[in-house]
Amino acid sequence: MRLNHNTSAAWLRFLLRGQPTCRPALQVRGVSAVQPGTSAPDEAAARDPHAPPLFSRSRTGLFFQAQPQLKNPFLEDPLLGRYLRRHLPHQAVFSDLQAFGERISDEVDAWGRECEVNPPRLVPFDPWGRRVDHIVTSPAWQRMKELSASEGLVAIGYERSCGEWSRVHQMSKLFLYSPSSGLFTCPLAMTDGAAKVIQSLGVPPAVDSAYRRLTSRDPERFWTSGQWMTERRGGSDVAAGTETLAEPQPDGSYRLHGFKWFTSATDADMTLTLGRVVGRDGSIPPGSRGLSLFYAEVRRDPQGRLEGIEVQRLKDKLGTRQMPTAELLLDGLPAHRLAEEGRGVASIANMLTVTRIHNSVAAAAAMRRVVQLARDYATRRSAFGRRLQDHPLHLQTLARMEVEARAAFLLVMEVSRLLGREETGVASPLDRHLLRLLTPVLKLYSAKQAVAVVSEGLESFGGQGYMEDTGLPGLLRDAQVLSIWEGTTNVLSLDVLRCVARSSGLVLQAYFTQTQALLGHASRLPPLAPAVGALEGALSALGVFVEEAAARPPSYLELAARDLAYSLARIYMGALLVDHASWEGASPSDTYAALRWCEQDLCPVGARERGGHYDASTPTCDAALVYDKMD
Ligand code: UCC
Repeated sequence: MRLNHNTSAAWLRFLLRGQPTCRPALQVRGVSAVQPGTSAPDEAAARDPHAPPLFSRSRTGLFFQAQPQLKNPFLEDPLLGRYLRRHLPHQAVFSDLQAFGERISDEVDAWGRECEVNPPRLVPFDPWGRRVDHIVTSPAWQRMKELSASEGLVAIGYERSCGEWSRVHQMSKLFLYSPSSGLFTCPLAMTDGAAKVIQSLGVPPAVDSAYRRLTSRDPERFWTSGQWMTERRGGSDVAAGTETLAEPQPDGSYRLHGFKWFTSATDADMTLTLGRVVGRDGSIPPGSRGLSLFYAEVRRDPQGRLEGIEVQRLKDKLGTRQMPTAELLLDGLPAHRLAEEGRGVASIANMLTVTRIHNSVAAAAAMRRVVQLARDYATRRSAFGRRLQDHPLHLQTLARMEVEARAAFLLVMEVSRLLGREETGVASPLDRHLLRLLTPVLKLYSAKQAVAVVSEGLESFGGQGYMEDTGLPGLLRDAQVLSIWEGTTNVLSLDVLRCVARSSGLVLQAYFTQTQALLGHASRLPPLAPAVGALEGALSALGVFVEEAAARPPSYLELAARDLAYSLARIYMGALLVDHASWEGASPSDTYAALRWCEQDLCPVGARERGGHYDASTPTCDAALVYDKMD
């Protein structure tokens, strides 16, 4: 680009504005200037002018950057407060969240850090050579278990003292807890999922006691559950990947033989897992319909000894290091079949719904936490003569992160609301269709947002965001798993297609009806008009895509699946932001967030289609691009 005279002059004026002339003069003897707004130690002001040179005395100089402070995460989240005031205005819920938020900032966050620096380890043998396979976890990890029970982090969803809003209460609490939990939210997700599966099967007598433990508030009784689905062939294509065999026993129980490749939070008390029941003639049922659901207790006594399990090794992971993930050889693990033979995938799908919602809570919470810390830091850190919060460009970056965090939060709460309605028997068919469709949409989109926002958030701390002992890099490492476990982005995009097909399009009908309903009230409010207009335009582009898609071949839909899922997410999140902003208790920032969100491409599936990204020739061109060869 060539600059004309006026443009160059404007650039020059801009560049000169922030130059060192604005800064205070350098202080004595090579100590860099104390920036306004930063906390200079008092001793700097009281310094004796005849004292020896500063660096030779203190070696490190006198300036120390004030660190970001974690305050009560509930009180620091006005959107959460407003959301609850609108939908769940119970004083008991506010008091519970406020007190829990206090606990998180005062003590729990430090335990979470301890879990990270003191990760689990495997002790395979005792001193005399006996195989013991002890997974040793930190005291902080054990405290997290007690806390989870006493705070009712699973129980709230089953006690249902807030009726259909109980899941919103529970997920709000987990939302506050997640980034400080040392990843204990992972076993809680699986525990909640297992309780949900057992409940949906009518709490069979064999697991009645386990169910009570999973949903208990008593730390002495509380159990966590695993969810062992992934074998060496992989965890996405469960039907093709599951080799575990279940041998029927004379008493009606089973013994499991197989190899589980990733078992998260392996210190759990029980697990749900899949296997193939061996027939009397030794036959092994193939495919998805050959899989059955099993319940197994992991430890056979209070000493934590294993029966029929060998821990091969703990996984060496990019993140989630706080939590033991293991490879397990199942060598005759005693188990009970929970559901009808061959209904394994369908039965465990309830667990997947719950764990995918938990995954999304973790994603939204990671974004919220990094924004809270970054905005606090922006009040403490100065550069180029001003605090970071006074740099418009920095503030703009934080505002963009904030918009993402808000959109994810509202969709998490929406799906939690729908789950609560389904569980309390008040869900309409529309609610049920929405729950089925929005669960994978929420999970896949919020996970991607979390990685991007947390990465951006780290940048706002400069080099400190990259330093392990600040605790900040762990946020990014832990966010990275969110798009992988519980179904990758593409697997979940295909799940969206699958539920559209299985419902003969009813889930999409519900989507259009509900999105239009959310926009209904807002369309009469002038400040929201640009956002409503953009959403209506996107919705109509989506409608055109859906109509035309019916006549397209499956290969076309498969290529469009990810863009379709992103479109569904962006439009619905936009509608939730607009709806929230149209409530009489909303703040101007709610309107601003809705407007900002709707400035993006809300319907990528419409635009990409015009660009021919899903044609029959696309895979060939994609392959030529990806496998480009040296001439
Ligand atoms: O990653 C893992 C680590 C655990 C850590 C937990 C952390 C939790 C979060 C923490 C927060 C901090 S465990 C493994 C992850 N693997 C997956 O998530 C699996 C991904 N793959 C899929 O989701 C696939 O779509 C499969 C496995 C479900 C596809 O299998 P099939 O056999 O091809 O499935 P079908 O034939 O489509 O469906 C079989 C039945 C059908 O019911 P019926 O037979 O009644 O028609 C489906 O409707 O299952 C039903 N079904 C579902 N129902 C399938 N998917 C769903 C669903 N999502 N919701 C409801």
